[in-house]
Amino acid sequence: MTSFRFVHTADIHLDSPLKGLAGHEGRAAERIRTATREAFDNLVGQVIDEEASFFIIAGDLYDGDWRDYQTGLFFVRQMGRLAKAHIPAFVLYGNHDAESQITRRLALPENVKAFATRRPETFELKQLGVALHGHSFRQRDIADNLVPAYPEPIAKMFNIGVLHTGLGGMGGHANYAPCTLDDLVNKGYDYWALGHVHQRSILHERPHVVFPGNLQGRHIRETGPKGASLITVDEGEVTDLVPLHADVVRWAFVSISVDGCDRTVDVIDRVRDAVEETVSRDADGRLLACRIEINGRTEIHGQLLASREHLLAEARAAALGLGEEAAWVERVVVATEPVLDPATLRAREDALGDLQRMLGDASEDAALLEQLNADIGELVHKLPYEVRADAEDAVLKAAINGDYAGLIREASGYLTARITAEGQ
Ligand SMILES: [Mn+2]
Repeated sequence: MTSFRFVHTADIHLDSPLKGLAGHEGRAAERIRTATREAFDNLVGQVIDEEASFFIIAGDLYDGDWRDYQTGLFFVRQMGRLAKAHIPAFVLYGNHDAESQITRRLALPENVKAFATRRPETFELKQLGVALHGHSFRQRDIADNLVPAYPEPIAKMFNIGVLHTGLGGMGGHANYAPCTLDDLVNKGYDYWALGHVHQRSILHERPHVVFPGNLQGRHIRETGPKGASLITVDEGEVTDLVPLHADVVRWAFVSISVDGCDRTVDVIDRVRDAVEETVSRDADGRLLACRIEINGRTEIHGQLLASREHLLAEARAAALGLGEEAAWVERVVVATEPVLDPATLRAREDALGDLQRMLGDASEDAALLEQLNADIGELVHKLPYEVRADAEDAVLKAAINGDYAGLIREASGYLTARITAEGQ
């Protein structure tokens, strides 16, 4: 009776540029730069070691058009390793690597089959009794449900549907080729190899509906272990489904309370301890890329806000202290609060109290808000898209969102912190 294993991956985004690395040198930066290739190289090694019978890529193998032929050559070289091990691969193109997005092409090795873009296509592995159905994206914004046009399941075979889909707009991903879970479950297939949603999830069992998640986290919104799925099928039933972790850089969000710290050196000590602890707990021998958020109430809130560049350098120094490829600090966010809260300050009968009352009134002054909208709104529109999309700074975020009352509140917090810090 047939028993076989296969590997399902998606969203490799090969050679995608990683943000926030400009100007960074050293082995950690180099590791992050090459992470999508290294992870794919790892995965292909695991496919061979696990003696998988075949390999599925469910879309977004490429991040977009290749910068040059090196991206395609890298992929062909990896598929050559599978060919040597007699493992066929099935590639479906998604929104990022839709036919219209890629202008350069290379002939694929014989063991690699790509699903057609004009209509759904079926590949059969007769010896295993497996049929794979898939429909690649012709252009990036597929708005139709592709599932109804997928072929009927082939009797007495293990039917796999390969599909790149936003399903119903899961996890904030663009809802390309939308469909419902019911559409998939009721199709009569045994396994749906999905791609597009970067968060790993098993949405249904028997039939299995699976997003393996992306292969390598690329920014702070993609934290934790990343990889593919290894599926075991016995007598036409999925009997096992395990993650294969292939990532070489692991992203982590490190939240550090500096409650009660009243010296910068104490804050830096806490940062060092937290980075060390996160590396030993979460990195699993990989490079840990982390964003640090410092929070809590502290006397030195104003000082911390004013010394963000120094804090980032100290955090990076602490990371380097663990070894050159142990950790890399992407950013330090200062989200602390002053010990003196606005309400207490407002009640004071001195100049500081006056300032608080004035700022408090300002956030409710309709004419002022209108004026700010006219002046700042116009400036914000001129900001490049990336700056608007990646804004982390609370004041800038408020400005971008047109939340001028929030902007005044944020700015007053900052001003008050600076003034009270100077007075100490
Ligand atoms: Mn996608």
